[in-house]
Amino acid sequence: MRRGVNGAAWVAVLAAVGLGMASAAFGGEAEGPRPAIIPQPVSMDVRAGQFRFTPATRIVAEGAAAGEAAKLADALAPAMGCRLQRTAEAGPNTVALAIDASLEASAGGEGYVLEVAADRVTLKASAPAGLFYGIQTLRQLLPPAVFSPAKAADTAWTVPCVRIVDRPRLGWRGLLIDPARHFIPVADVKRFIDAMALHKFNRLQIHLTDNEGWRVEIAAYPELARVGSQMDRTRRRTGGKAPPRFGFYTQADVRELVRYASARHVTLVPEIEMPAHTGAAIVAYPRLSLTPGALADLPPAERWRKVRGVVAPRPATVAFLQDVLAEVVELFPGRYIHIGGDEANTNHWKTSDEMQAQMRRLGLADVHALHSWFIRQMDAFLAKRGRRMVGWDEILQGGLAPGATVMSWHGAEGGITAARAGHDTVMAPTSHTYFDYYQGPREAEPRALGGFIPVEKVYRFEPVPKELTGDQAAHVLGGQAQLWGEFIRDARHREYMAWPRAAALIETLWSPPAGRDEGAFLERLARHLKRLKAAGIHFRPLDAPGA
Ligand code: TNX
Repeated sequence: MRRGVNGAAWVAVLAAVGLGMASAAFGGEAEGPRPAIIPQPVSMDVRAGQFRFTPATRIVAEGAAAGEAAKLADALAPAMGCRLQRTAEAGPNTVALAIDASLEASAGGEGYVLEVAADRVTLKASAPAGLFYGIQTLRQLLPPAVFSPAKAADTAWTVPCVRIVDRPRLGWRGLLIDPARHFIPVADVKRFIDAMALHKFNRLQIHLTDNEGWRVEIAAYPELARVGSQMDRTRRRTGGKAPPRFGFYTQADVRELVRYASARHVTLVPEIEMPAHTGAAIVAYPRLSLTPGALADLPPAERWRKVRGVVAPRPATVAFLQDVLAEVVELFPGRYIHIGGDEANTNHWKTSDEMQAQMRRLGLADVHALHSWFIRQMDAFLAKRGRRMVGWDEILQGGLAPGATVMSWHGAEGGITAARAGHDTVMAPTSHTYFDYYQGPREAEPRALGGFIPVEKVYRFEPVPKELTGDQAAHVLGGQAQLWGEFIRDARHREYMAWPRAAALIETLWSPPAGRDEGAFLERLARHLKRLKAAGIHFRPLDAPGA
């Protein structure tokens, strides 16, 4: 780590921003410094002059562009104190949004071309997602006060004249939240999605089940949520200090979250953990356990102390969990369903006569093969329903299921192995993307799981391992950071752990790697944080103690 050097660099960056450094130092051609867009667009040509939004500015949009135009009006309304109206014809003082199918080849579905001239703004994309991302860039071109949820007085709503051509480097730009450990109310999930969307993240993995809680209503097995959401395990882990966060998402809650996320071009990726991290399910349904008898006699509140957190992978358990997945598939329309697959203590299977007999019956050589047998049935079940199964990299042990996408968390190795075998992968290594780890000196930070991943380190994350050939690299769908919830108690704390590190991550996933420049990024980030401040999003300040 070059912490000493970074510390010194920081003082210079912060001083420069504080003094409103002259435009020339930032290479800006027009008035003011070059716009600080995060993630950095593919190309940005800044010209002289500016466009000014006024209450008389009109938005032009037809057909599929109209939905995105309404989101632009919604985004500007609180701070401007007025909602811009639509008009039929592009002319002076208009912002015109249009779907242009011919951009598909150059911009893909998420890219856009944004042109700001002194008298009008034109935004084009081949699909609504591209328009949405162009709008996010346009918001960042405005003064930071535009992110304020309340009317910002005395602000000139100007945008520098620019031409921006942009598209993401990678398609899976994810974050993980963990309501299993500390339940996250629906309103807080929405808040988190808003912050993601303004940074152009597009996947939110929700870790819905674990030893500490089951957080989604399953109609076929009502005890999962009823009993499994009321456990007190996380509290024990935090030494009894944190209040318990009980709760679960009803199916109506899930539908609302899916709708909310999809309006912001975020796909929810539900994670239903199996065969391990299943303590809450076993407490609710002891028949999933290797030793059901010992549990069933206890009252549910006593059971979790005896639960080993791994199910018995017998055919009845497979059927049970497939019933669960059948409902999950109905609730979550996204293509990817995550089945966990990590950290199974298979010793419990080794010492079980029942499992040894089952392995002989199925001709499985060892417990890894048993794990793989179990996971393959989930893969086949999801594939039949047109979905793709995702699992943590332990699903490689004992042989990969044919349709599996591997989420590589023990470093890059799992992803490299998967890509070489022709499987898709998402890079989520503990080295750079575990945002439950410390981001500053321990004594100055809220208690975290361990580790040390400061924002500069996140910015050095390279999601596409250089070991891969071009064809293999095409299997790297993207990357994802994890906000595991053992110690994250509420929305404010979650935001503190997420930002600004996720701002660094998104740039590694969206922007061309050739343009990566840590010093320039940190300078842009200091200015970007004014937007988060205006939006009321909590973050770790760049000048926090020990930075
Ligand atoms: C490992 S990453 C886990 C999680 C923990 C996390 C804490 C993974 C697949 N499993 O259950 O929350 O470490 O950093």
